[in-house]
Amino acid sequence: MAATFANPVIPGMHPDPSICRVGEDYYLACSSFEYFPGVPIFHSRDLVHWTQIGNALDRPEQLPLPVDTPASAGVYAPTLRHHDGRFWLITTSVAGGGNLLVTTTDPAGPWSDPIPLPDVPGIDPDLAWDSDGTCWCTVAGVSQLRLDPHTGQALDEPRRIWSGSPGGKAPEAPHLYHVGEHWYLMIAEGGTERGHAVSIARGPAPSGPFEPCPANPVLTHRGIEHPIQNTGHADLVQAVDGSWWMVLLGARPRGGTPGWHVLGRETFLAPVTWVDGWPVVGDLATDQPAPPWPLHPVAPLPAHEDFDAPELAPHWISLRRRPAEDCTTKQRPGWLTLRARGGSLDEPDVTFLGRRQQDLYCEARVLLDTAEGRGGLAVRLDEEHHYEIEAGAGQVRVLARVGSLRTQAAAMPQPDSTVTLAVRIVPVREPAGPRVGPDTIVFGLCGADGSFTELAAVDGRYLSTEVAGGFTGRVLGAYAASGSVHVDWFDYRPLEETT
Ligand code: 6LW
Repeated sequence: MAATFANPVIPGMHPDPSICRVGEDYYLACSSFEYFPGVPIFHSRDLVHWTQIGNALDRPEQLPLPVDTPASAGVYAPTLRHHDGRFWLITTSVAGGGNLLVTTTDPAGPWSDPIPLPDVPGIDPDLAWDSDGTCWCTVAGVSQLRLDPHTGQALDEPRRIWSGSPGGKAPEAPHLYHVGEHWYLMIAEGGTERGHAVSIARGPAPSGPFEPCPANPVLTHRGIEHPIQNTGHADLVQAVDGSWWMVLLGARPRGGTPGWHVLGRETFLAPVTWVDGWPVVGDLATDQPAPPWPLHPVAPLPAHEDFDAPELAPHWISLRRRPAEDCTTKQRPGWLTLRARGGSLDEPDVTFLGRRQQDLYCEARVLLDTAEGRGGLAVRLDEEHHYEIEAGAGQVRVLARVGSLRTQAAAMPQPDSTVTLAVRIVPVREPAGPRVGPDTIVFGLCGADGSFTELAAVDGRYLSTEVAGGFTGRVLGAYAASGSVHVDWFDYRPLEETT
């Protein structure tokens, strides 16, 4: 039985993947929007198993996201490249300063302070160097200019080099590659929804002229029955053995029609072969045939976080900023202390610490001490789409916000100032049908004996991208709404579909 691996290779909100290889090591970066720290960086030895080793933008001076940065704004698609012994990462801070470049010799960090790129327009900037050392910067639309990456200075005016397929829309996510005798320009087009696609063109020089591939789009799942949809925004890498692979984003919608995806756009891996000088993308599956080399499994993220370590692990994210005085493990050793700023997740500037939902079905639990405040455990998509179980002032409540509607789904007296709050994301309880949602979100309390007391169950479709819009996925996290709350531990576990 041929070995297979689970696709997505990086589940959860990890869109717009960009990849490079240095020797036998692969590195990958994703966009991060309104979350801080920004631009998660991953490492792999086999393209299949990935470990987050840091974030490229993890200092406030690198990522000054204004507190009113809208959800799904912030940091858009990055490009990660290795050149001249250094790693280069270029990306766009939408609503926060435009295009920027950071570099490092160690991708785990620290990365440099940003080099502003005032003359680089638009989004989805790419970097490529040709043999005479010229650095070509290509952006969505698709335009290109020569750049001095050390100063950020543009060396000429942007010039349109391709507009994608005739009649197509949103030519973006350009990546330039020199393969054999050709320069290849690969783009995404069709928009990041169900019509998403990958197309490619080639030419004699970095600046073209470019002729489109007769088989464009070389990848799309538009209009086909497939568990992976919205496929697009890709990057190519040549593996250690010379074979070629593509990382790309995709979504896994579930439920009736139109189908709702809740984890955001995730990172998938697909094989690529070359025919007549054009790339051909192999079949994409959630159970994907494995590459022909030994795999290097890595430890999954720890299920149980007890905040005993002085620093938070890189996968923990906050909203727009994380002032040390508001989110610290140093005030009460062995506990995370969250000091409230905003009064609820309706507000953009709220003290929140979360992790991406990475499994279709999962459970998260937190042990919270609310003697000095009010806080809870939330499932967040944005300020207008979140559900939470909140404790404090002697009461436990389940709250839901959908658009302009806000409601209290349930409430009960709080048994103790220290309480274990839980959320379970489980299959829908209704029989299958055209109107059934993607999942059910169940909130409750856990007893010291591990018992679970359900307080409320809410339809998961309203915390999906098809309802809320935007570019992000669900994040499960603890927050403070008033005073300070202390979190002893945070537990996250995948659940079987049969739960
Ligand atoms: C990304 C761009 C896009 O920069 O969305 O829809 C942006 N396409 O390629 C954020 O993911």
